[in-house]
Amino acid sequence: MNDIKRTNSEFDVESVREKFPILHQTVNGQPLVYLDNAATTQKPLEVIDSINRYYTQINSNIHRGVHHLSEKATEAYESARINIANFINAPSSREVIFVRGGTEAINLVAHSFGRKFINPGDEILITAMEHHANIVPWQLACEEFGGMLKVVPVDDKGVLDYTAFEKLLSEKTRLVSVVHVSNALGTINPIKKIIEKAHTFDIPVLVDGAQSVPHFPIDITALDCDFFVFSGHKVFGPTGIGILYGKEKWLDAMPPYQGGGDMIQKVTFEKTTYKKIPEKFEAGTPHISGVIGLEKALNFLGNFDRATLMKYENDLLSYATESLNSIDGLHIVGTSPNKSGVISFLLDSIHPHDIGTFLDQDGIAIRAGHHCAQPLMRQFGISGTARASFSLYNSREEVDKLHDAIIKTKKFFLSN
Ligand code: 7TS
Repeated sequence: MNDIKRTNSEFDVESVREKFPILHQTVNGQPLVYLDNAATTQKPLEVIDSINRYYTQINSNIHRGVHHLSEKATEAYESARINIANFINAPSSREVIFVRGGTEAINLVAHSFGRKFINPGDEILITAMEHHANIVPWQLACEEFGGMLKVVPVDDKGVLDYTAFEKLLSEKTRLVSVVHVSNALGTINPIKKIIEKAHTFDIPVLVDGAQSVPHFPIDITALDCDFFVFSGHKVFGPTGIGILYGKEKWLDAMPPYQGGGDMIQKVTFEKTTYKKIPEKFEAGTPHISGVIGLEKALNFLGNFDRATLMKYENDLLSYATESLNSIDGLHIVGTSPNKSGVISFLLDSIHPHDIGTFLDQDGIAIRAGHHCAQPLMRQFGISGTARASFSLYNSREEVDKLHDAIIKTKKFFLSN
């Protein structure tokens, strides 16, 4: 059990905030209100300490040394793989590949799966609410291997058109790649239903979990997805590390993505043979401290009572939605009944970047822009939004500050 104070189902946000050193500072003379969590989350001290400990005590290269430190580092790296596999309830830790982040994970699958399985005329099915990381790699793969991208539409609320999804599935569909939670709208997609449906046609499904892992428990075995990707830095871990989960049957069949040290069995100038998974997909020296930091971050998250945490975050999102909706001229983009973590909004005719810059004067960090989802923005007829995104350390008090600062922004811009 962790030492986070709880009273029955109550969640003590103040004791959680204590664990995040960065939150206790002022920005432009005001206490920092960090509401850019969909871009990256802050790190609890225990994660920072674990990285510090790695470098001060066991830093060494893995899998190759015969000496004490190398053995220690290898053990830490491989036991992190097991713990991370357990965290997402993956059937086997061999199916967990360490990559740089969600983007690299999708590029790996698009390239490697594509090389083996995408043939001219094949289709890759994505949705209209994908992050560019789940669009561009598939475009590159389609260009290279002769496939075509098909897109499941999204309605005005930001809800996926499930009927259209069913209709778009065909014998040409080679893979479905879908975001679990939209970073631009907060929509939670019915991925279990999507996976089940695609599997009735034997079509594999990749789930982009970059925005879901930070907010709710993931059970890979129950989901039965073929690939699942996420980034460490969005889930309280370091940057530069992420996870690709892939079913053994696919990873075994896919060619390596990159070649180099550690992924080979035998190299001659004529022919090289490769190790089995996971090493086959981990060429070169990996981000060892990142893996250790990510393990600690997931351990931090896993130590919460997840039901309590989800309730807290849902209540906070409802509170923030109600608070922002009460502002005259504020329009929330993305109003799916099933949402997590994100409020994207427009404020009268004020440019989102002006909103972001003005809020920063009050120490409030939000993101403004297209959120790497340009096609989605185009559908809504806008170039971008202002986006507040929440994490477990955000409070109602911070939402109130956001509300008041938006009113101030509106007064400033509309009276000037
Ligand atoms: N997929 C989704 C749904 C994302 O939100 C992001 C990053 C990525 C993939 C890519 O993750 P990366 O860690 O490899 O960069 N989203 C955002 C965002 O919303 N603001 O900044 C980055």
